[in-house]
Amino acid sequence: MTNETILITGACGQLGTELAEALRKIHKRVIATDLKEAVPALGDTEFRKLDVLQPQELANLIRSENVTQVYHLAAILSATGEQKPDLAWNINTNGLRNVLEVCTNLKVKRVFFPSSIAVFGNSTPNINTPQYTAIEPNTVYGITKQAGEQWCQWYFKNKGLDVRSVRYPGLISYKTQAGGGTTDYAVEIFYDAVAGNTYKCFLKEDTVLPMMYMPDAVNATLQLMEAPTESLSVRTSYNLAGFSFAPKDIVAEIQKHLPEFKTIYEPDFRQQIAESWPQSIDDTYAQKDWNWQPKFNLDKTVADMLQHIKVPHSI
Ligand code: NAD
Ligand code: AKB
Repeated sequence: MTNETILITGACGQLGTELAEALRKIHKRVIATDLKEAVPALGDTEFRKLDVLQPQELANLIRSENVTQVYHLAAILSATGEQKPDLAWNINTNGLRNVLEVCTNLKVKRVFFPSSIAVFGNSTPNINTPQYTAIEPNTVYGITKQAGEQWCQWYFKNKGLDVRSVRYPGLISYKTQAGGGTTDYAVEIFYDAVAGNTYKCFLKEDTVLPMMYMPDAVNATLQLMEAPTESLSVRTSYNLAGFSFAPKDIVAEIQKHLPEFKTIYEPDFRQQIAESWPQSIDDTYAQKDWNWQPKFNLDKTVADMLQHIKVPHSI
């Protein structure tokens, strides 16, 4: 147990509910915050309502609770961002600026900012996308994450703020439903499969995307945040890879457990977003700098997801 006090923004979401649980195992105190009320998946984690667009409230909380590290997860994801571009820009960009500014002024020791494969666009090589390459995002969400990465590097270089970041692939998990993203199909599909329903997939069957199972995403985050400062060479955001697959691949894998399961394909506006993203990621820098190595592939992920969704877990 460390003596750190951790504050998580956007903690009610798919990632925050899982990170809160993991962080509580290693740090003395974890304060989950969100714009909305606490969700059951946070269990008995200490919770405060907090809008990241209110920097004074953020500052008051950090000061009064002696917060030493901030995990800034609050954001609008890619699909919602295309429908609400102003909201996405405001929350994602101004919310991050507020966090970086307040953390600098109050001398918070370390900050985590999640970026995304969404920073990449059509001009990026889409197989084994390198760390350093063309970055011309197609979505408002991607633009906000690209700007966010650059702000992180700017605060590190100019203000000495130790802010660290990864570009997550699509995250797969069972504790909290995914919402508002383009990779959400890879979570939704399990619920229909287990319920015996036909799944209506919003991407074409052969659309390959990089994905990661939540335990790997949590481990990567903790590993990066624990890594010695001098070992980190990337201060925008680290590429991070799990495994890649298309909807038809996950359907085939689920059918090994549930042979009757059926999917129909009705691509919508998210198809274009997915096609602008990489199919696979080269994460050599993460491997070299902080020994990153994922544990889960597609078959292990599907087996674990089905086991947890079939037998509802207690919180
Ligand atoms: P999510 O949508 O599940 O959760 C986001 C949370 O932010 C929600 O609980 C929402 O209420 C909260 N929020 C929104 N506006 C807020 C505000 N003004 N103040 C405080 N809270 C606010 O998202 P997630 O999947 O948990 O993603 C967390 C972070 O990880 C995001 O920054 C996202 O861009 C990034 N990320 C996620 C994925 C993924 O596949 N889930 C992949 C890449 C990057
Ligand atoms: C989304 O689809 O918007 C997210 C992401 C990959 O950033 N899951």
